[in-house]
Formats: sequence, C-alpha cells, structure tokens
Amino acid sequence: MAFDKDRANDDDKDRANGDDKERANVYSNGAYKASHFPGSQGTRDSRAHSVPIPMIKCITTLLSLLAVPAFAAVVREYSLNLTASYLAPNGFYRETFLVNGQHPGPLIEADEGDTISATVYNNLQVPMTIHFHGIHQLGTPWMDGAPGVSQRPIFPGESFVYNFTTAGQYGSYWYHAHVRSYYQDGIRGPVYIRPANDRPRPYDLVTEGNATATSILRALENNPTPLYIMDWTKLTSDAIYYREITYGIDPTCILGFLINGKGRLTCPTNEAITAAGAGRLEIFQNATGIRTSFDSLGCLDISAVNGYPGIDNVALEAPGYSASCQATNTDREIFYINGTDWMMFNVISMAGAFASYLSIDGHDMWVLQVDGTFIQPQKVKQLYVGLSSRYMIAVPTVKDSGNFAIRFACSEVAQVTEQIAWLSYNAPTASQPVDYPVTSDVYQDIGGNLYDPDSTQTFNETAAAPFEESVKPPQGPAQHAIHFTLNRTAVVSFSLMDGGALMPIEMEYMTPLLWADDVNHPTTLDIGIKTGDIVDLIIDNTDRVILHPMHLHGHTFWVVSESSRENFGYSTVEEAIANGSSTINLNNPPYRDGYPVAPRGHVVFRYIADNAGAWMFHCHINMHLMTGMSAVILEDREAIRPKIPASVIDF
Ligand SMILES: [Cu+2]
Repeated sequence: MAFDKDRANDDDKDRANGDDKERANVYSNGAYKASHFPGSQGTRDSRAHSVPIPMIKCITTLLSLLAVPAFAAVVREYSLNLTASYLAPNGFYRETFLVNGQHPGPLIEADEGDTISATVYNNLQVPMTIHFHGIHQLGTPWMDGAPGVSQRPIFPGESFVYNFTTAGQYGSYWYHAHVRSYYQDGIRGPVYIRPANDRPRPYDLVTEGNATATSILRALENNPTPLYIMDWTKLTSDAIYYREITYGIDPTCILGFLINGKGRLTCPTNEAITAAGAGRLEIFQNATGIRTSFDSLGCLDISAVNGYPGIDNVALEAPGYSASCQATNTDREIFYINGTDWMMFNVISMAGAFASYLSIDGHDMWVLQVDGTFIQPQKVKQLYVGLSSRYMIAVPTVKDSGNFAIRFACSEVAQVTEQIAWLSYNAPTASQPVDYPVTSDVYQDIGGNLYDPDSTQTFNETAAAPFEESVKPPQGPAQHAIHFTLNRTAVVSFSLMDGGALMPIEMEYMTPLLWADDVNHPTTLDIGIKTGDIVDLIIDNTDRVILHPMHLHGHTFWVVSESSRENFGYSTVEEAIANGSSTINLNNPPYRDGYPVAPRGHVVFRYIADNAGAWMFHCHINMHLMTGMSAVILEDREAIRPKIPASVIDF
C-alpha cells in the first residue's frame, strides 16, 4: 500500500512530527502578566427590546428517509427546548442547563444537502442564541446565532427557528449557546451530516484495500459513536464571570472534564500530579520567573500573577484557587464492543476552557476526518483535541476481553487533569465498579505526556491535508491581508486587534452588525471585502504561555502558514514567499474552521469570500471571547442586506 504518514509531512514546517512534543508543552491557558485590572463591573444585561415576537413560521416538509431515495434533500425538523435543572454529573450539584432534558443536547443529524430546521424554545432565565459551529450558513448569515452580529438574543419565553441548508458540507459539527459562556453550563450538542454517496473517502488507505473492512467503516459512518469532551466547573459560568470581572481573576481551573456528559472526580497523588506537570511548571517559571506548585485538583497556583493578592480566593471559590479534591463515584461512559471489528468515534471538543490529549489504552486510532473534511488518514496513539474541533476516528478492536481506558488529559499549562471512559470487551453490567483495573498499555500520563519520549505517534495536524486533492487554496495574491495580534491587555482582558481594542460584551445586545446602520466600531472590520475576494488573516500570538484556539464563522479556511516559534514577520503571504519563508504551504495545507495559535507563534488563514454576511472571528476560550478577544469581518454586506427576512430583523 502506497500510503505513508510521513509523506504528508513538510520538512520545512516547524510543527512537523518532531516538534509536536515541544509544541504540546507550551499549549496553555495559563497566565503570566501581572498587570493591574481596574476592577470595574461589567454592564448588566438589559433587554434590547420587550415586544413578544411571534415564532417564525417556516414551511417545511418532513419526509421519512425510507420513503425517498437517499439523494433527495429533505427538511429535518428539530425542537430544542432549553431548561435549567440542578444536577451533579460528576458528584457536585450545581445549576445545569439542558437541551430537551439532557446534557449534551440531542444529536441533530442529516444527509448532506438536507435542510435543518431547528426551533429553539428558551425556557431559561437568561437570553440565548444557538450557533451551529462549522456550518457555513451559505446565503443565510442571519441564521448564524451570533448575538449582536447576526441576530438579537432569544429572550426568556421566546422561540426562534434556525433554518439552513447543509449543502456542500458533511461530517461532524456541533451547536452551542453563543451568548456569554452559557454553553459551558450545558447548552451544547452534536450535529452530524452523513457524506453524500459520491464523496471520496479514505477508508481503503486505512484497511489496506480490504473490501470487507472498508464496507464496515462505510456502514459505521452512518451512525458513529459519540465521544464528546467537555469541561465542567463547580460554579455556573455567570458566577465565574462575576468573579472574573469583580476581582480580576482569570479562571484557569475546572472541576474535571466530562465525556458525553459523564465522569467522576479522582484525586491523583501530589507526586503523580507533580510528575505529569513538571513541564508545565518549567514553562511557567521561564515565562514569569515564579516557582509555583499544583493543588490537589491539579490546578497551577498562579495567585502571584493572577488577580489581586491578599483576597480570600478559597472563600470566593474563585477559579484557579480550588479547595481540596474530593473523589466521587458517579458514572463514567462505557462503550461495549459487541463483537465488531472496528469502532468509529465522532470526537467533538465541546469544551470552553481547555484542549486535551486523547488516547485509548492498548489501541491505535486512525484519524479520518477533521472539522468536517476527510483527511489523508493518520494512524496514531494520541490525538490533540483542539478546543471546538471535531475528529472522526476509526479504532481497530484488536483485543479479546478486558476494559481499556479512553483518556482525555488536559493539554494546558494551567491544570493537570484527566477524565476517562471505558472501551469494554466484556458483557454489559448494570452497575459500575469503582473503577476497572488498568489492564494494558497506557500511552500517556495524566498530563497528556507520552510515556515513549521518542514517539512520533501523536496526530500531526500540520500534515492533515484534505483527502480530496482538489481542496486546495487559491494561489493568490490575496485581495485582503488582515493582521491580528493575540494579546493579553490586562489580567482579564484579551484582544485580537493590533491596537488592543476589545469587543465589549454589551455588543450582544446591540443592533446586529449584519444590518446595523452604524458599523463604526474598533473591532468591526468594514474593509470592502467583495464576493470572490481572497482573504488572508495573519495572526501573531505575542503571549509567551497562552495558546488561543481561533474560530472563524461562515467559512472553512486553509492554514497556509504556521509556526509555534515565531511571529509571521511579513505583511502579506506574497512578501513571505518572495523572502523565502519556510512556513508557507499553499500546496496541501490543513482545511479547518478552527485552529490553535501557539504562544509566540503565528498562523495565516486563507479563505475565499464566498458568503456575504457579518462573520465573527474569535478565540474559542469562552472567557477570552467574553473579555474582548473577538472581531467581526463584514463581507459584501450590502449585497446580502436586502435579503434578510423581516422576521429576523423585527425579532
Ligand atoms: Cu484565547
């Protein structure tokens, strides 16, 4: 078989295999700057309008798949009822938001080309919008769910219909609240679009042409097994935000991950945490000059640089200052093999704070798809699961019996924490044991460090070129090159604008920029982008510790340059090429809708302006987004403005 993982590598890229470990170690949501925060409190919510709005009625026809040929596009109707409850998914009760009574919310599924019509009923006591992450909303930018950008918030008691096509897109996506950080309270769920029959798939490369195995993968693709990682906190996101803006504390500590909404808290020994976190301590000390330690939840004590010294952080239950760890015995997720030769997992990061490393004890995994695009498959033992990104993976079920841990370990400097689910070859049991013994090869520790230091078995996202070779970036020159600087301007304010401008949270309640008469704002880019233009987003991260996962609405982009070591240093891609830059890849770059920007590094995202609208571009760490790290790029807005339905404008 011709496939060779290394073939896809580009020796010139400084994030090729050999660099992954170093890069992994600098991934961070930690803190280092000790600048003063004014301590002002944010403006409280205020209703932008108070007239009850009638539900938008859409004419839809729900056809059973059985009744029509597979290629006939249908309208798939969903109702999403948002409520609040009081639950303890990992053993500690707190207010929890639910979609149709569950967290995560129900699967929204479609065949490529179908229309999705999702009616959201807001029975919460807070405003809400729903963003369908990664869905282009081609021709319907008002369905993007960005408050103050594409729509007004859905206030308590109101409903809103999101109606959009999936044409041209397939694979794994998700939906989540886009007001404040409410998705971290539970308003999040999966979207899965089965690829059209004529989409080329890479399964033959995985099975080495074994027709039976390929047909198994093809069948599993219709209904992949959910593997959703989410972070969970003791406090609600509003409570954390209140402490953040009142006391100037950057929230950098979670109460563990959940997998498919389940998990339990374990309390590793201080020795285990310190061993797994040694690299993090070193990075933090190099950046700040401060020696520090971990608490029993694995949280880095960053009180010397994070927030006001002298306040009683424990009494505040401030994030980053945890009380002692208490182990719980709540249910973990268990997947039973049931005799199949393969498992296909739909891995979605629904987290809002931390990225993670995924590995499965004793099992390889083939990465097939990233952010809704089939890639040149990679066989790995570890997958970096970027914040908000999606991965389809196939796992050969090579064991005969036993239980094997599926591990997600936090990848950030700020915390050493791991959550596990189980891959079980045994018969299902009614109740869970305290935990299964570890029975096989463990590839990574609780900090996500690979035990084999020479391993190149971690997923190389730089080399993850689309499987379809035609999915290539335009070769330029770009009509627009927009420069951004990822920058922490105070303890709890984060900017992506070169001048440090912050997008205010109050923007969520302003007249949406898609049709507002006044778009004159420092974080709104009204630079004359016309349909068909090529746009380059050049993004330098000036921080020495913090990684920012950047997400663009309305488009998929090519990552045509990246480095974990250096800023870009040029004003355009063409200038970089002319000067012999080694980081440019216009040949087979990754194709993504979200991508991490390493500390001190850079990325260049190239996309075609094929979707008139007003599109958010922001960091997906919720507390960074909420404190300013966001911008809106206007794209041929005047062309789409006359087409906005009155029902959306009047909502
Ligand atoms: Cu960020």
